Amino acid sequence: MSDRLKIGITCYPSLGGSGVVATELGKLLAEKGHEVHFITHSVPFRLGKFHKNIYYHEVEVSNYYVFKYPPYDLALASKLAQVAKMEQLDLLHVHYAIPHAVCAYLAKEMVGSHLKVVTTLHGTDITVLGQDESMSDIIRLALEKSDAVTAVSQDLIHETRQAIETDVRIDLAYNFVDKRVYYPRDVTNLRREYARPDEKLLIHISNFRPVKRIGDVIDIFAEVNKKVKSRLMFVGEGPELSKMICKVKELGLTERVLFCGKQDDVAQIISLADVMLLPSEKESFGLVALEAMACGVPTIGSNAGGIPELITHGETGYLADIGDTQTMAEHAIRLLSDPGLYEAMSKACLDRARTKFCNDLITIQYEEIYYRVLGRPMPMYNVDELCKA
Ligand code: GMT
Repeated sequence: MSDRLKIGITCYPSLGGSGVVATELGKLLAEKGHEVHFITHSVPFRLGKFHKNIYYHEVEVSNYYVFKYPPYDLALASKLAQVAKMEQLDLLHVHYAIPHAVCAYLAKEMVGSHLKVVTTLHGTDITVLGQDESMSDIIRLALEKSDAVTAVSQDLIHETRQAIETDVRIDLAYNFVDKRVYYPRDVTNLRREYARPDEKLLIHISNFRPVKRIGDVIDIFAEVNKKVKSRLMFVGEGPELSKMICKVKELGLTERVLFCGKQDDVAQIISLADVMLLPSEKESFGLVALEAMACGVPTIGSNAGGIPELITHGETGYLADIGDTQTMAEHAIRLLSDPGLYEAMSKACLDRARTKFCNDLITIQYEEIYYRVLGRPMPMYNVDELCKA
């Protein structure tokens, strides 16, 4: 039997870190020779150009007039089963419990128990939806019917145990970044367009939902700017955007704050910045802080959820309690005023991103899980060599 696996991947293709992680993982698995089938409602936004070993299957949802709500869940379950049979998939790897893990369970019922299901929990599927009594039973069923469940932080594993009241095995597989994409870019010329040489540049990237506490980002920046001449760049869009534009105006900071909207080349933009701000209310991991770390940019933010597993306080950034913008601002001022401290922290960021959250390492962790559920031996890789490369 070939080592090569046939893997179906489902995720939310058009937004958020879970879609990014699922898509990047699929690309890496395809590079390693596995056959990857994305089964989603639209082409994943990070998929980009044509890739060898990657196939795409669109989930079409019927809008028949009797339906008040188009049945995405059933359309997805049927498509998963259809693709699994047609392509003889070994397994489905679904990202985000609702509804993807439930759909994969239904597909497995249709196809047979040889089709394995791996579910990855990303955060709000547990920390928000899992708290909802109307959802927790179906999430528990989906997790217990999965052949393996993974979560992106220890904190999320703990949250899942509490919210869903299950003792199902949950493997830890941290988020990762592709080191060939996320590294400090030379942006000297571009930076002149955004900040003067004597100014510092702070950045926040998110989907502008209340959970990101973007008002806190502005409050931290306002304090920092009193002591260290700075500018703030926002990347992304979402429900809080117009409220935040008003807040910036009210504080008289319009000249110093730039709203860039959604951007594709995140590594390039992050490389422009000195500090990433991430003061979230909830964050199972905080992929954007890892992206910053891999570009040598320290994060200052809250100690919510899984962030402390990623950012080591005082080494690769600074963390404070949720809402404590004063302390976050003090940390930023100290860091931005001390070039020696900044250089050491930036270097620590690069080292940590490369050794702990290296794409090769995390891809192997997922492969180990795939081979385990399939009962097949894992091909041998030298992880240390891969991460050094
Ligand atoms: O934020 C969400 O609502 C969903 C999700 C997403 O699709 O972006 O974000 C979560 O998954 C990311 C990838 O694993 C994590 O890095 C984010 O921390 C996590 N968001 C939250 O927990 C709020």
